[in-house]
Amino acid sequence: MQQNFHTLDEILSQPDAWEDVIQRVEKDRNKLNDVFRNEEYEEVLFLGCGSSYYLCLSASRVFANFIGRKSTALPSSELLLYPDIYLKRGKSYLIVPVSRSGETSETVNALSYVRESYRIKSFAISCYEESSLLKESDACLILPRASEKSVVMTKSFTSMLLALELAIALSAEANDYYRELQTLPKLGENIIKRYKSFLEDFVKDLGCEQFVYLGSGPYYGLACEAMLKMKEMANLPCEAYHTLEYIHGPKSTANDKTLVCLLYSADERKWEERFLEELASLGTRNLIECEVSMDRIRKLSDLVVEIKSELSDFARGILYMPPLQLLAFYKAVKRNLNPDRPKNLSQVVTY
Ligand code: F1P
Repeated sequence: MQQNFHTLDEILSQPDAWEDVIQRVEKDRNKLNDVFRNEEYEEVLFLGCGSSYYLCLSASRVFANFIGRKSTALPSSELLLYPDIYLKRGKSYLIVPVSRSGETSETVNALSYVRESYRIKSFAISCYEESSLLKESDACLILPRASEKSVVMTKSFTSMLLALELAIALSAEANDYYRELQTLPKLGENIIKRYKSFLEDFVKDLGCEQFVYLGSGPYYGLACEAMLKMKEMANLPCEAYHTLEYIHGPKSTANDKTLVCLLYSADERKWEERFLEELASLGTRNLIECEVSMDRIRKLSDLVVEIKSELSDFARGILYMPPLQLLAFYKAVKRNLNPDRPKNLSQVVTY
């Protein structure tokens, strides 16, 4: 069995990629300063497909929190197929298409169409300068160091999300938040060092065959992305929900072969113990990611990933991704699958 995988190298090299993002944003600081601050836009629409859509879900919550104006995250196909639902003639919009390749057909065609028919400006984020998307965009940020050889997005996901969070912090003049984000590379190195072998061992004894990922606010998009990693690499049934939505029906399929992964924010702490007791009654296995844990939570969990960042909820989110990417990677290898060549998938979806 092949032992060195592009996907693992890309997961482990995320802190370096994040450092590159921070340098690039610093260099483009003046251009980025005004991207979201411009009062002429009444609404900002974040667009993407697959992982890039999930990234938009998280980024749009960060935007709403710090900029305070209406922001929506959409799968690109929604805007392509139903522009009149989301855009009103006469209103002005900033469209933020996110695409690792810059070639995904729905994203490129959606932007091209709405540019002709509505009052919009666009600010694109991609890993490739020479791409169709950037030819359609008014402004852009390119992150070549975030591109991957792998099909599945890992480093590109967290790097493009970090770039948007930094741009939002600049536009909102949220200086403390901006400084918090600049500490992520060192914190990311520490988390990967603390949990890499832990997760490899955890998966060895993990008999689970279905996975649930739960998160709220800016963490819901991260939960969706962690779900997609397990689905793409390990080919197993996976679901993602807003945390408390899980108890409104979806929990009906829970059993002792279910691993529930909770991406906890500090805001959810008041719900934590009651929710975990509910999970215990369902018999699921539980993996908790949180800033720091307490004994009563540990005893209700199979694995607790303590981030120990001392960062705010909105700054800490990206740090939750490497452990969950590693969980999916090691589960795929345990199932004798090749994470670098996921079944049925290609690196770019065009038609
Ligand atoms: C994103 C995407 C991923 C998918 C796979 C293929 O495309 O569709 O969502 O998981 O990695 O690429 P892009 O628009 O970001 O290039």
